[in-house]
This record gives sequence, C-alpha cells and structure tokens, in this order.
Amino acid sequence: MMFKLYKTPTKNFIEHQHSFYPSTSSDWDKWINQEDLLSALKAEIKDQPAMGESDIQKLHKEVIAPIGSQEVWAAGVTYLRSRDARMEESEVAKSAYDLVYEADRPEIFFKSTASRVAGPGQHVNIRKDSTWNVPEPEMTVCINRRGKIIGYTIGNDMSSRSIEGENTLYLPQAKTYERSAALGPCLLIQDAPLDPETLIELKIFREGACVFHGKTPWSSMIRKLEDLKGYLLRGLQFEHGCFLMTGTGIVPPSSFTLEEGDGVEISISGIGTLINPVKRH
Ligand code: DO4
Ligand code: MG
Repeated sequence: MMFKLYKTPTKNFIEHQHSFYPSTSSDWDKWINQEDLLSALKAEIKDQPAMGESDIQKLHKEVIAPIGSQEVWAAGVTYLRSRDARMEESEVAKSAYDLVYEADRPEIFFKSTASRVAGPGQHVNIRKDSTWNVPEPEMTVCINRRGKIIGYTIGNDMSSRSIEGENTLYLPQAKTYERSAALGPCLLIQDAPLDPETLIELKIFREGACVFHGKTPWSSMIRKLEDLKGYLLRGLQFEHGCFLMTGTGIVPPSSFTLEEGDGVEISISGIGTLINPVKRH
C-alpha cells in the first residue's frame, strides 16, 4: 500500500494509484502522527470521488513543503563521495571527516526549523558571505512522534563549502541559514521499506543549460537508516515528529559553485522531483 501526501496552505491531499483526493484533515501534525497512518489514509479515501484534472492542476501549483511543526535534522558523511569531497575541502579537518566516516557514531546536525524550509518552486538561498556553494540532494525520512519512520521525501541540504572548509567549527553557519533546506514535493507513505536501489539524481541548470548532472543509488549510503534514526533519538524527543536528511552521495566537482539564478532539480525514483531556483541572500 502506498500513498503520497501533499500540503497546500489551506488543505492536505492524498495521491493513491494516480488518483488525488482532498483530505478531511487540515492539521498536518495530527494527520501524520496518527497511530496507524496507512489504515487511516485508506479509510479517508474510501468511497470518496477522485479529484478532476483542473483541481489536480491547481493543487500542483499550490503545493508547499510537506512539513508542519517538525524540525529538520541531517546526517553527514554517509557516502564515500561526501567524505572525499570534505577531505579535499579542508586540510585541517581532513582527519575529522575520515574518522567520522568509519566511526560508530554518525555525524548528525540540526538543519532547519519548519518555517525556514523552502517548498517546491520556492527559492533556496546561498549566503552573501559565502563564495563556494552547492546543493546536497538527500533522501529524507519523516519520523513520527513515536520514533517510527513513516515516510520519505526529497531534501536539499544547501551548503556553503567555503565556510565549512575554513573551519569545521563553522559547520552550523555553513548549513543553517534562511532557506538552506528544501523539502518536497510530497511525503511518500508506504508499508514496504524503500527499495535500496532507489535512484537519487541531481541536475543544476544555468541559463537553460544543464551544467551539472549526477546520480547515485541510495544503496551507496554506508549507514543503516535505523542506526541514523537511533542516534538522533538517543538524546531527543520530538512531540510532532521530525525530518532527517540522510546525507549526500552527490557532490559537484570542486571547481563548481552555484550562482544566483541557477535552478536545482532533485529527483528520487518513486517520490518525484523537487525544483528550486537559487537566490543570494
Ligand atoms: O560535515 C559536513 C556535512 C556533511 C553533509 O551534509 C553530507 O554528507 O551530506
Ligand atoms: Mg548533507
């Protein structure tokens, strides 16, 4: 059983087997934290007529990030490519990245409050005081208030490599600022675990041309999802649940930096595509 949940400023929607239905619940936090979410979603759409084409088009124009009051956290250095890129970035921090890649305890950091998150089509920011910027396309899981992974979405962990590379202690400034995180376009809810061969893909567009294209199967991640979740929940409780970005396996070459006006397109098979224009803020 599989559903996709969409959020708009006024209503929530359910996609099931290519048909769309308005949800009777407008409270996102309560909705996603229901005890048996899959059965509840099934019951919600039972005997309901599916929406017509013009309402579906309208819904797609209004979709915002699939987040209510949840915090966004992120794991790092969970792929070899991420370790190698960070080791190139900073001579001083080289060994820290190497050690964390091998260590039992993963790198986990706070990424964003819900109100700072960009949704589909909304701009993400690069910082004015940063000279080297990249998007990080990340499989992102939604964990409910009881600590269960209930869904999957696409995350963009926008990062300043110049600030991070200057000193690892600047990581919070490299990672957390206005609109440094994007989520969407939907929250995928399914009973089966996600296929490890799920493909994560990043395209960056500049003046209409694709200037970077990379892809990785999710199976290249070296950490187990349950371990990442376990470390996050060791010291924290989330009364509304939370999101956890699981790290990037795609980093553009060191010569590349994002520019204002670029378009970032992240696709994850089975979930969809998240598109965000880039602004300097
Ligand atoms: O320590 C740097 C951040 C790592 C990260 O965000 C990633 O690997 O995705
Ligand atoms: Mg990241």
